[in-house]
Amino acid sequence: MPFSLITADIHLQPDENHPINQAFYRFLQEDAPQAEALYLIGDIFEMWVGDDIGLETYPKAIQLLSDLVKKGTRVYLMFGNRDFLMKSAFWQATGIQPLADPSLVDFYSEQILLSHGDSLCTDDHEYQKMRRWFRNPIIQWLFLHLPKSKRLSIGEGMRKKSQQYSQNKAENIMDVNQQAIAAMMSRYPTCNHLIHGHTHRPGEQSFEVNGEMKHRWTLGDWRPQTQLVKISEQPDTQPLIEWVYLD
Ligand SMILES: [Mn+2]
Repeated sequence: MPFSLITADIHLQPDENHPINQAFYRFLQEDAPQAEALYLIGDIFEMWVGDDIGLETYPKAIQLLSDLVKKGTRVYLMFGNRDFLMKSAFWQATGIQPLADPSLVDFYSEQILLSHGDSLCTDDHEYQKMRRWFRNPIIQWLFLHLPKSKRLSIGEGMRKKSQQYSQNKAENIMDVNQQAIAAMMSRYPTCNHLIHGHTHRPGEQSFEVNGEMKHRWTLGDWRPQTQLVKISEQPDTQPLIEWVYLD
């Protein structure tokens, strides 16, 4: 039966030999080609500070993603909070299609909402303020016109800061906010499933929105388990949604 795969938060490293990179390359060559579609829903790359740098830093991933598209799997990419500066050179080099956050996607007649998840962490006011700043097109334009070395050092500084910041912050502040989830889900009444990443807290949760049961799937970060959601078409019934783990 045809199926689609969804994953997030791989955080590919600049070191091609990193075990996570190796696992992702294997996945792209062995498992992904069997899927009709692959949805990468944010933070696939540890850092993306311009296509010129990104295409040089992750050549193997770019090559394998492009090969996958050429073999016939549709690949979609949603921005994360680490990799949201992809521009036309990236889409051209890979053949990947951009996916808005959130996106309501029809999987074999089941409407499923995909989101990276950081916009749902509304208790973290400091982060949301920063997010608005970096999503501003003028700020992005200015940043992308800085020399390579400057962009790399700013990106590296932000990466370090974000690591320290998440170590010092209370756990619950950095998680998704249940009201933000309910508000998002209530905008899509035909949708019963939300799939997101970002928090690196894999799991499932059922909850009620306006009297209807909804289900939330949180993807992990491939550390240690390489975890994906698989949605398979079923004859005469709704698709099967399940976790899959790679060896
Ligand atoms: Mn994230």
